[in-house]
Amino acid sequence: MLTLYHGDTSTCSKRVRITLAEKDVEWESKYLDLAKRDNLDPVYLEINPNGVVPTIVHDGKILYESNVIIEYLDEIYPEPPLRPSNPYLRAQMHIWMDRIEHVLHRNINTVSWIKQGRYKRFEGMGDEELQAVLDSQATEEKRLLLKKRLAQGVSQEELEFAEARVAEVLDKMEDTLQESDWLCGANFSLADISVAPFFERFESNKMPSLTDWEKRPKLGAWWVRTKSKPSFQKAFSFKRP
Ligand SMILES: N[C@@H](CCC(=O)N[C@@H](CS)C(=O)NCC(=O)O)C(=O)O
Repeated sequence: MLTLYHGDTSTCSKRVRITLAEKDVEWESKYLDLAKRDNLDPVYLEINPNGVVPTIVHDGKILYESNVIIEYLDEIYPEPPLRPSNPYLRAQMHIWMDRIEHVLHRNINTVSWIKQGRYKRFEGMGDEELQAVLDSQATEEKRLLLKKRLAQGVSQEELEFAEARVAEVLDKMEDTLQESDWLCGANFSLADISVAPFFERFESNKMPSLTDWEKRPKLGAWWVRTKSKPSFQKAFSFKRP
């Protein structure tokens, strides 16, 4: 039995839903409403102390960190394989997944505060409510980051820095895709799955500099191939209950 705790629009949850759809595995859905801060509920924090989605429970065993989860899923449901068998390409896959999580995701988070209007969630809250939100953050790192953003926002310099880091990752993808259809060679892999949900976000949030396919044509073609996959469409069509 596999249970997935997830959010509908959460990019990290989508990684897991794509992988499960690739494997054609049945799973039980436990939907968390992030806007209502279900992820900070003490009962959920017992299974994911970071207070984020996704988390899976497989035969009673708990796992979080979406890139770790999708690799675990590829281990326990080997068909179709989503990791290259060639050791060098498999190492490249891990480098991509690390870059996607620690460079791309981290900096998109900064960009989204402004461009996606994340700050608006907190507008209209009084001091007490804001303090309660800060106190409820699952980790000290998240609490300090939110405190800083609420006090100072994101400066133009920080925004430009974050946008440049995101652009660097996209340029690297464009370079890599000159040589092959997918990020790690001839076959679709966990690296493609890990990054794909961000592209849907770039499109839906109308971020033209990140979806300028004339500037990055190979990436544009990769994106069309990726979003045409049935697993991708299934994962993205999940509707909140
Ligand atoms: N590195 C984590 C990141 C998880 C993460 O940041 N999840 C977001 C949704 S994509 C979340 O739960 N945000 C709610 C919050 O931070 O309060 C993973 O890959 O699972």
